Amino acid sequence: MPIAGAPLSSSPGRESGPGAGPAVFRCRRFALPLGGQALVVGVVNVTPDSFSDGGRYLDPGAACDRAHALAAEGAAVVEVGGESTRPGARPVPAAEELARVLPVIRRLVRELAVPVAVDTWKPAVAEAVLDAGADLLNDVTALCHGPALAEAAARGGAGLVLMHMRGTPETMQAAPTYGDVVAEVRDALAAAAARAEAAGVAPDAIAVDPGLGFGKTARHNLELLRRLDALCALGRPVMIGASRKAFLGAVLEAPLDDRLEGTLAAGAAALLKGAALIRVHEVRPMVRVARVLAAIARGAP
Ligand code: HH2
Repeated sequence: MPIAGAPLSSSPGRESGPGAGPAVFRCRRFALPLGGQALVVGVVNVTPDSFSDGGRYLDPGAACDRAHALAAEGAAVVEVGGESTRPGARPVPAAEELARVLPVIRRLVRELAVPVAVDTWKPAVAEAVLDAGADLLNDVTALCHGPALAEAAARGGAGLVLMHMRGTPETMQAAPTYGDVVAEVRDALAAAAARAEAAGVAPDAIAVDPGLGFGKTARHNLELLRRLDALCALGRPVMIGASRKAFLGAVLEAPLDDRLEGTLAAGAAALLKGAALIRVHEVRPMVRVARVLAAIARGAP
């Protein structure tokens, strides 16, 4: 079985070499090892309307069961989301988002042996889930709402994923344009990571994500994957979330429930370019792909 995350006390806590990124991704109670097998992040959306699993895990018991299943399949992180960010989605009030996620977070931080992440951009939600024990925040706006969320992460010693988005979920797919999408996303993520550090987040607690499908056409997404090494050169752990997204549907001419191979191919391509974290809805197949890639890299089973 893959190592899901070492407790903080056993972390190496060192840099892996000059110019290289950190050796671990620090997420409060955990220090996830980088540079070995990829870390697969399993997603559970506690929403009525998420594009892929909306409505399936609204009941806290069903969400926790799903989270346990993902951890048993080898997820290194389990992420809970209480607001859909699919194209066209409207924000839900913080109180509604908290009512969805808090009962799930409270249980999972006690029951799981891996970090519990929360997908939120709202500082009030971030504060509350950190109070409840969450280890990692995933901000799909990369601190576009000011430093409060990063300050909360810093106070709690939590990890922070900064994802690039052009516009908002309501507007982002209305003809997004870039000069050089890779350079613009890289520069925006570098600036966001600097803002997070200025707010007090430890350098080894920050990861970045180009935000596939968030204000990007299929061509932009494919270009970002093809040239992902340019983002990895930032020296931060890179997360990729291609799972079941529309650009895979465009390539495969396949509906939402028939995009597994596309998800795995995109994940494998990202790993070969240096990504550290792969965010998926189906954990087991992605973990198996990551295991084989890791074995090829070390030249031994
Ligand atoms: N994609 C989604 C949501 N959050 N976070 C990061 N860091 N990277 C991603 O690619 C990403 C993300 C969209 O997927 P999902 O959570 O399944 O859908 P929804 O936003 O509709 O709940």
